[in-house]
Amino acid sequence: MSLKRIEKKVRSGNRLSSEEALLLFESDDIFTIGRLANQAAQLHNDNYVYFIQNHHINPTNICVNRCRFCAFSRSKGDKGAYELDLKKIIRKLKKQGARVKSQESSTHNSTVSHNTQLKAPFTEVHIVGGLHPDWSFDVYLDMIRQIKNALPDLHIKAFTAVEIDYFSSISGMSLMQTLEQLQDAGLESMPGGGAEIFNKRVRKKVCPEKIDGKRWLDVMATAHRVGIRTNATMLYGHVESFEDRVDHMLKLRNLQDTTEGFQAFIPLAFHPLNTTIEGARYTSGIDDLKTIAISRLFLDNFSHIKAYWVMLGEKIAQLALLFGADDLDGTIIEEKITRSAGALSANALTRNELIHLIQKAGKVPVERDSFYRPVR
Ligand code: V47
Ligand code: SF4
Repeated sequence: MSLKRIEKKVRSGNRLSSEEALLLFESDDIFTIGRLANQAAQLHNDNYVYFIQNHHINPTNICVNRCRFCAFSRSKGDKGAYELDLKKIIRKLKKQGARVKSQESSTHNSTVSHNTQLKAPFTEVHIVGGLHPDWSFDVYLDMIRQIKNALPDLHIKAFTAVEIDYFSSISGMSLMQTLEQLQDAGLESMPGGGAEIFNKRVRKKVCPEKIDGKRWLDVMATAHRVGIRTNATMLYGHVESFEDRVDHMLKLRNLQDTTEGFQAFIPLAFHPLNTTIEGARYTSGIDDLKTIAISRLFLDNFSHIKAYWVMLGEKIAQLALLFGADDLDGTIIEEKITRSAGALSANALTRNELIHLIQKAGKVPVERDSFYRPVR
């Protein structure tokens, strides 16, 4: 089978098979793969590249799972273990420029408050953290409720499928009930973390305590059923094979055919520092670009492919915009998970820096909200 045949298939809008995706992973023809993926991205999103002004919060790093690739987590009592105070989280979010409804509505004849004029406001908070052995479901529920009460205009994207499964097990409620309660409290969408690689053998090596791939997919299917849109990720560049990556993406494509609840796919480049993965190293730029491009070509039912600059680094993330990605994520103030594992990227990017990266790639920047609606 040749790339020419795959090229023809892509041009005629036909879906790639797993064998074809594997052939792309095994090919060295990065330019052809990139060109095809760029064309596919243009069919989905024209020349637009999205970004959002957002803030990450990791309420605790104490986690019962202790995945081997996770340099962020600690066990209770370990040096460096932490628990954030909810009042402080809210104060920080307000101080750093989250939109505050009462302030906005108090400024007549103006759509922006004094606060938001001083600092460009972020519109989304992304909350994920450890599975804390002592926190009840009410602690997590209250966290969402209180943040929503204090900042009603802030979109709350929170908790991976792994956390949702944990809440369901500690509360004794079904996945559906757990998700509905979180939704009532103010949770509006979910990030795509915890998927890693679905293959059982790989999971056993890198995250033996984590829920299996089938459960991850069940949680997401349930979230989609209750009307919570989610993302999906794939952690690559550790012990998995190309076959494992293709199998992972196939399972996501199949679920998306049924629910249409995924918004974006995000390949996460493995970071090796302070992890206990044997022979661990950083991913190569070529592998990063190929993985982005192949995901764009294979996941024809996903509207968006995100180049997560925190893990790719700003420069590879910018190149990824020519290899099929149409989303750079956002300003991402305070990311801790990648930092703990040796991130080489900046701590945060400003709105202007994101716009600059996108424009210099010859694309059109669009500032978006959490559902990919343009905000300005
Ligand atoms: O689930 C943990 C990964 C994920 C490492 O949905 C690591 O918009 C690389 O899911 N090297 C959390 N990755 C982050 C995540 C995410 C990030 C940005 C946007 C969205 C979204 C989701 O980070 C974990 C795990 O897969 N991770 N350790 C590491 N050493
Ligand atoms: Fe815990 Fe998530 Fe880190 Fe695994 S990746 S140890 S579940 S925080």
